[in-house]
Amino acid sequence: PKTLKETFAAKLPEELLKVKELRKNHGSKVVGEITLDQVYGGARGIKSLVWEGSVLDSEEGIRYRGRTIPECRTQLPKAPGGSEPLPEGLFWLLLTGEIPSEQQVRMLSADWAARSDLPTYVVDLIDRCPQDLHPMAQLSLAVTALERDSSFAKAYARGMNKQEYWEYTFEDSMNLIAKLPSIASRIYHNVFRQGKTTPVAVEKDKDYAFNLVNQLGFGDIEDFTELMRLYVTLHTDHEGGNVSAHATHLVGSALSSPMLSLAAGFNGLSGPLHGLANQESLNWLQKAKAAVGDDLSDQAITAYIRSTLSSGQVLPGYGHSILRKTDPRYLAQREFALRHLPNDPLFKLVSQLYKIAPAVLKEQGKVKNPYPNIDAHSGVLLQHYGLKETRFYTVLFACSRALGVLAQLIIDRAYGFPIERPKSYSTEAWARMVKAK
Ligand code: FCX
Repeated sequence: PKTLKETFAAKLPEELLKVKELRKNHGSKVVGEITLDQVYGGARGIKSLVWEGSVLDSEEGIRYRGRTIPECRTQLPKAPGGSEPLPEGLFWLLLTGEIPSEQQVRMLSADWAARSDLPTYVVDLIDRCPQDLHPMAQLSLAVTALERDSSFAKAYARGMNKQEYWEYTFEDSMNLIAKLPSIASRIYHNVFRQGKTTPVAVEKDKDYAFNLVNQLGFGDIEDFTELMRLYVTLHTDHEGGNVSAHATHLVGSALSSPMLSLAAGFNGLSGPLHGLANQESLNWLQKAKAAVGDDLSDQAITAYIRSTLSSGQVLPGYGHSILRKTDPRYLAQREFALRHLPNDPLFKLVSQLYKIAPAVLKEQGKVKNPYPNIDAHSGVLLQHYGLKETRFYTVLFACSRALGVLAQLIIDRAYGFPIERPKSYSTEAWARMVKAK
């Protein structure tokens, strides 16, 4: 069977032709209008990006290459004996638009495992980080440092042909993804096991999520590996305008290497309004539990949510810039919890919150989406299997998000996208412009 790179390369001419024809026939058509409020409002709703892997609908949520999350869960290949999709299959789908065969997915798992070794200088760098440096900052440092081995940067310095950009981006991206579980678990052992333990070696015949869980030290919990396959699959991609995706794409457009581009995306993922919301959400749940104890009554939960909101804080894990319904990524995790941990006390709190929080958020009259997103649920699953350290949670998000943003980065370079450069004005200049209208 064809490898991933061969599959992508074989489809590329046809994809490039589609874009060329589309632009030739429709390039001057108007696709939207922009109001001044959108300009000052975080560019919300401004249509200005191309993102092939996924499109987000405000009502039904994400579709990966046209497929819903339930469809992906059934259609993507599984591990032997497993029932959740392998993230390898989703990476293949995001990049090529095709569902790979089981054999192709096994080839990709083996390829990543073969590329997983960390250079000594990266291990040393991680080991030298102070334990109170946030794990996301450590991850970003390690990924940035891999720049030293970027084949893209080296080829560019030698003077590569533009046609070759995507191939080096592909190689760097594969190396990056392959090394993330080893980097993440090194950070985990250093920070949360005080460096007294080190990650076990990658098992070369096993899949990405298995190795991630195994290297963290939870390999003997079978359900945890299944959870991680689902977890990584759900966190990979959420179209192009979210901070981590957009940052990776933007920095990549300057032809910074995949290493530097991914580190930029990770730095964006580290913000509490974005990826760090999974850490914040679990911390919030624990504070709520401490405050209400065993009283999960509607009244007690409502009062606790109100106290958070009235102190000027957001309810982490709720709301979204685009979604207007419950995130199907939340629902997939809820379904997993109902199947594997229905009696977990923290899951009961999460469920009660799901029932109560939307109405309480609506009372404020300003939240556009009062429903939960992915981050409201992921932490409780990790807690259940013993991964209790909330400061680590966004690192797991990052090990997943890398797959989506790097698939698009390869496409960006294959399509020959130019450097990104939107136009800005000062308030004075905007004022002149709108007053003249
Ligand atoms: N709790 C309290 N207030 C909220 C809220 C929440 N969960 N969500 C939105 N609001 C508030 C906003 O802060 C804003 O208030 P302001 O006018 O006083 O500034 C108002 O409601 C309107 O915001 P809205 O248009 O609904 O939302 P935005 O597109 O501006 O922001 C995020 C979207 C996701 C940033 C926002 O809902 C939020 O802060 N949620 C909590 C953090 C979170 O869960 N982030 C993760 C999102 C995502 F899934 C991911 O990236 O991982």
